[in-house]
Amino acid sequence: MNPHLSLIGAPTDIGAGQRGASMGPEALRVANLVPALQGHGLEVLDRGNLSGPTNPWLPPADGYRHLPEVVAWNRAVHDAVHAELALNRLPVLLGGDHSLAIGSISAVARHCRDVGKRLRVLWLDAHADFNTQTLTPSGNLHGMPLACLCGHGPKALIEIGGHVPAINPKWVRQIGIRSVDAGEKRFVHEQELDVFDMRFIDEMGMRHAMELALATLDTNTHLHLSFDVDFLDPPIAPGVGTTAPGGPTYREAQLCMEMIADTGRLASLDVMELNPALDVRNQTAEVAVDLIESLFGKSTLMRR
Ligand SMILES: [Mn+2]
Repeated sequence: MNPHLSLIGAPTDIGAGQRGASMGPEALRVANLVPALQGHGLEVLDRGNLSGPTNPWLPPADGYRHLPEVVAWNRAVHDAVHAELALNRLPVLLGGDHSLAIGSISAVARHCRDVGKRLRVLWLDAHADFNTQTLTPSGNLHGMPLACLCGHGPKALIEIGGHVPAINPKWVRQIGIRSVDAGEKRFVHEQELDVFDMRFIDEMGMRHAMELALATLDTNTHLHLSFDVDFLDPPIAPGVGTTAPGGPTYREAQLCMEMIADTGRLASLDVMELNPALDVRNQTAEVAVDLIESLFGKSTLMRR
């Protein structure tokens, strides 16, 4: 795995239904993200925070909330992530709400096209994030990033990475899903997304789910992880805007991260939706940092 990491803060809640994810990047830094990663022998450059429009907190217009502002932020994220990949560094996007995955993953997909790599996207989330203008109950764009990346969304967002669609649904594996809107559910089926929902994890276990999600990676695969912190069970991660009960436990989440680390293929990462305004003494940021450490190779005593 590439040991040269670049942290990119995107302090905005422009696509969310609650304010506060704009404070996520700083909460991760306060929870010692940089020294924790350095402690595992990684070289870490903190590029600081991107800037963009403030949150006007308006109702939706034509099915979308804050579309021009979401576009502006995603352009900034796209350019920053693509620049780090071009420097042969591993970008770590510190969100910010999950709408910013449009910029991040469209940049990753562009890079993969440029260098001839295959792309696999792991989407760890309580929600499918596959809403559209007509399906969305809220208009919040943080519920639509994956649909946008697959080419279903407003022109200005789906074109950000220079190719429509940015990704193929076949490249995606969703894990931990347990809250999907009715219309969204039909669309997820129609698009044939590969979903390991909580029912699957309950029945088959996290190990089997991850074995399947990580199957068929090869040495030419770029593995991107989009980690929505609301993936985790709310008692261990209360600091998110859209909690959904019944998520992976601390141990299941650790196993998930360790199995990703074991592939050696992780090449870019989003850490999204951390909302310090809803957290309890920064515990969600701390558990996120702990899991990110596992993702970058922290292992328990018994394995070397
Ligand atoms: Mn999400």
